[in-house]
Amino acid sequence: MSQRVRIAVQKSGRLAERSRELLARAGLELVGGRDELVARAENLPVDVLLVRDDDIPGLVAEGAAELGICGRNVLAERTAAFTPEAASGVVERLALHYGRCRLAIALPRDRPWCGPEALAGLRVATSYPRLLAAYLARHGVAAESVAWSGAVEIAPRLGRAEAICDLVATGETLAANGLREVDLVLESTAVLVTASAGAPRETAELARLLVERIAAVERVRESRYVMLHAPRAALAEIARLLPGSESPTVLPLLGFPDRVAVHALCRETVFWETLERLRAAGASSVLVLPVEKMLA
Ligand code: PRT
Ligand code: ZN
Repeated sequence: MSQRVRIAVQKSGRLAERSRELLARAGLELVGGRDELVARAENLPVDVLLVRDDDIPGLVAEGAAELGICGRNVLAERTAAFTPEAASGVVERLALHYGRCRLAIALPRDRPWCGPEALAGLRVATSYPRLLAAYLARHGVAAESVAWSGAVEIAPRLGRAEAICDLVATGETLAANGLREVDLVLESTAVLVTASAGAPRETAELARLLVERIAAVERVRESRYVMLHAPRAALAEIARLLPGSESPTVLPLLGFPDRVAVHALCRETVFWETLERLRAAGASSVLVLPVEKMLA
């Protein structure tokens, strides 16, 4: 029996659903999972391991999974705890479009901030002790790190810390707890991780193909196929306005020698403003279509 490729993703939590969706868009027809530890792809020799996000870097570093999806924050914190050898065994291959957040320093609203040195001598509550330690060392500041798991934002109110180092997305949780964000420790998104040494021979080819497919799914997300009619004389201007497109296709229009049809693959977001500018430049019949798949 040929070896199956294993992809470790979060079982439940903020990244779970989108990770599963991404794998489905990359062509995996998954069955099972939900209450199990493994979901199997029906159409490819691939197993999706459903685990805690914190375990994902380790599973990939140990070779228990060829690929994984977790937050960059988790990858960085976990690998900082590994031996240098194990840490070098897992690498970020691709930043994904979801799970965006940042690890940040926050203080009670009335506490002054003049830079990282404001933390000197304070207690900082965090579930990211290694990333916090690296931040403090980077700035040459001596502060006490207070280990905290879950709901870090309540530590100052409980009198257990004067500052926190925690994940922030919208900032609402901080605001609701009378805290303000003062410094960035790490920008994060969900990331696709792989073993740095590459997968064993039997699984290497499929693992490589999956990375390529996931990258293609991510690339195509913002892409749109734009079709419009334009005065031949305005072609240069129209081409310039089409975001992220290379040499559009120009086609003749029957019965209109001065106008042409322009088709272009735009690799960046096509905003309404862009369409309005195109129209101002003489374009008409502007159509914007989603792109289902793209193999460059
Ligand atoms: O059970 P398991 O260990 O797998 O899950 P978990 O509880 O450790 O992780 P989970 O599901 O909460 O988050 C998974 C990943 O999502 C994180 O590691 C981040 O990479 C990413 N992510 C994105 C976030 C947020 N946004 C986020 N807002 N993780 C946590 N938060 C929390 C934050 O800790 C704070 O409590 O949301 C609150 C802040 O949100 P705002 O919007 O109020 O700022
Ligand atoms: Zn976790």
